[in-house]
Amino acid sequence: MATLILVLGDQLTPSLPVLSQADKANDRVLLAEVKEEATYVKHHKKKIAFLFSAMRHFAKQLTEHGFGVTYIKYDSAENKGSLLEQIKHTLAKGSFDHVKVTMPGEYRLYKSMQQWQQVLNVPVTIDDDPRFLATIDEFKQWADGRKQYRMEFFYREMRRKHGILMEGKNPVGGKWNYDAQNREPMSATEQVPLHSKFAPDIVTQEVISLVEDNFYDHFGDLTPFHYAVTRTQALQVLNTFIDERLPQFGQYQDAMIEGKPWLYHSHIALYLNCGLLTPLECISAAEQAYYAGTAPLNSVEGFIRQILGWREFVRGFYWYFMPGLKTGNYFNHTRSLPAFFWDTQTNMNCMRQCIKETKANAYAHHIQRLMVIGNFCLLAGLSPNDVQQWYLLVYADAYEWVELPNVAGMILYSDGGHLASKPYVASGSYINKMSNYCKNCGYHVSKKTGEKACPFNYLYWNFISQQKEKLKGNPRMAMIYKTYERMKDDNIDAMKAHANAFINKLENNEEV
Ligand code: FAD
Ligand code: DLZ
Ligand code: SF4
Repeated sequence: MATLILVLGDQLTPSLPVLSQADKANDRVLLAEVKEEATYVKHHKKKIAFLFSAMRHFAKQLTEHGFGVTYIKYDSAENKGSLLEQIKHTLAKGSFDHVKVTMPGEYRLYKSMQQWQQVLNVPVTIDDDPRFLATIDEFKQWADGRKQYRMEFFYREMRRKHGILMEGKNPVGGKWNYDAQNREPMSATEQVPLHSKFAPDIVTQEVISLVEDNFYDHFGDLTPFHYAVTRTQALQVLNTFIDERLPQFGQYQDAMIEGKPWLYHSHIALYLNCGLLTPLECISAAEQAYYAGTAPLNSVEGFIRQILGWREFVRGFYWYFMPGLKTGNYFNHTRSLPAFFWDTQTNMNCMRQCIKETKANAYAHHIQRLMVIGNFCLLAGLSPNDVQQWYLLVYADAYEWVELPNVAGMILYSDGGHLASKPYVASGSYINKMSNYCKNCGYHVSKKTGEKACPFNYLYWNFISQQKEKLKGNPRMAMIYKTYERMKDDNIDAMKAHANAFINKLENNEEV
């Protein structure tokens, strides 16, 4: 008798125990491109093309390594449309006495898998996913009994546990965090090294036409397509980043420049999250660059903190707070997403640039996601459910375990402050400081009122005013409320009136 091993689209890692412990002679690996996973939100076309191509290449590689593989293409006559139905169908055709899967990244699928054994009438084993550096239980142990869940303290424990950037018991360089050196704006003429690009091979070309035919009504540009689709290519992306961009990564981590979406970022999240790269190899490559003297500590520590700190933290946070994390709505915001989140038609240049780049690339870097789009979502009172769906579908690296904590905890504060110590809101002056967007904008960033005033300015003070009862007791908001109390009533009233007029336009689908 044999085991049927289901490998999901974001589990493309040969060292997963379900694969490394498989009996190649008898067991069968199943990978399937299914409608249910591709449409439970209408993922960006480029995200689907990337994942289907990576799955097909991975399946081929497994076959070359002697595995028996059943690969179900999206347009195959054998395609049953969902993972469960596909398993049922495969079980009926063979003699399997066991189904094995690895813990999925999303709560909805995990809940469904927990019912599979009953439905299928064969034992179903769900293995832990060992690709993370902290287990779900480890996070739980760290979190239980705490009043606040701050990434920084979790990160220090991870540094100690894994001995990353440590000198004995102390952090290398004497400090745990070098963020103070990582907030420089960038000149628009900065010559940033080119990001990695790969011409679509025959497999990717076939997938691109499949996506064009079957997902034509999904958001986003399908071509040009240049993403890596194999582990070898993904390693090339990582190595090019370490050699060419890591040295400046820290310094320019928060900078934004019109027409330059890639900057000094690593562009590896989509590969990490589907398993083509592992977190530890990315962390080790950066640590080695520091010891070899090819990248400074502020960059290396900053990059490692994103993976060893933030990435691990949000994954533990997700499982600790689900399912409530998805339904929280601390500020009771209910406004629908404006049309420009899909068609990019807005006079706010910062929003237009960030959404246009998202549409073109299924990518935007962290500060664009956080301080431009995310900041707007909170200031404009958009519904957490709408915002969560948008972020989950538009980015090639988005899976709910990583998207939801960032959206609910980091940008919307809809979890009531479990993840962030205060809402990440800012007026237009932050965007002006960190980007050159305001230079080409129909609005004036220096103006708080008046027809051409920057919407981020009056929406910001309107939010501060509206949420006073909920936020004024927060020590990290004390300075802001001091400034607010000193502002003249006339000024506040004028900004509230502008904010209301702007919101009315949003609700009437007028261009803003
Ligand atoms: P770099 O800037 O080069 O950072 C290196 C790596 O660190 C990333 O590849 C990623 O693996 C990790 N990382 C950095 N920040 C975070 C973070 N806050 N949470 C988890 N990992 C992090 N990241 C996703 O992988 N998937 C998502 O769906 C996602 N949604 C986000 C939604 C919002 C509202 C915000 C504010 C952030 C989100 N992020 C998400 C985090 C971050 O923006 C992306 O990981 C990053 O922009 C990916 O680009 P990069 O690979 O060039 O990252
Ligand atoms: C994101 C995605 C898409 C678009 N399509 C598939 C698919 O056809 N088959 C599959 O196995 N996985 C797909 N995925 C990834 C899953 O949605 C992901 O495994 C779950 O959301 C759990 O993280
Ligand atoms: Fe954005 Fe305001 Fe600057 Fe325009 S002026 S780009 S809306 S911050």
